[in-house]
Amino acid sequence: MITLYDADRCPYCARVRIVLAEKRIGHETVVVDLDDRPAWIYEKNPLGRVPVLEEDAFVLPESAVINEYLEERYPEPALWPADPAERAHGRLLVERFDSLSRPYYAVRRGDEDARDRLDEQLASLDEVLAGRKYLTGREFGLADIAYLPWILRAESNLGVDLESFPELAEWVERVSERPSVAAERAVLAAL
Ligand SMILES: N[C@@H](CCC(=O)N[C@@H](CS)C(=O)NCC(=O)O)C(=O)O
Repeated sequence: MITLYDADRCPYCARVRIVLAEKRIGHETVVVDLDDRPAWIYEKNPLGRVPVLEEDAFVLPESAVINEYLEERYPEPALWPADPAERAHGRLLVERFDSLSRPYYAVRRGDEDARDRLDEQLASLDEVLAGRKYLTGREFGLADIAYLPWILRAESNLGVDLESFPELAEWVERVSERPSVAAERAVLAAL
């Protein structure tokens, strides 16, 4: 049995929720109150953070690592391209995710100039999507999933208007047709 220690508002958890939904992996969810974290969460993750995935006695924190684990353990449907070069480009984006998250959280904190830095990163993703249909490559996959929760929250929480980033806006529309992403949008709308 798989258990996801989860919080609705957490975009890192959203990454894992989307993968579980894409792969139709049965699981139970334990909601962790981030404002009053239970002591036992530190036994599962010494950093006290969610998400944490538990499969029988196996316990794993860190969303990107969890998603790689799920991809290897439940290979169908594949969320990385078969082509090694295409896969490497997708992984490069996941590796460089901090380039987006740093300005994203700086805007949230209200840091000066952060909005310009966030816009630069959104423009850079827009450019990637001008060259390929998905961040992952020709098909939707783990690189899209790594970024999507922040793009959705940038719109809903930070007032970012994706009209300035047309490729990104089209990509959001395209991926929102997937049930896994539609479900995630519903979670966000209910927050
Ligand atoms: N690098 C971690 C980050 C997870 C993370 O920061 N989760 C937040 C909620 S969105 C959390 O648990 N924060 C509590 C804390 O940092 O103490 C991942 O990718 O899973």
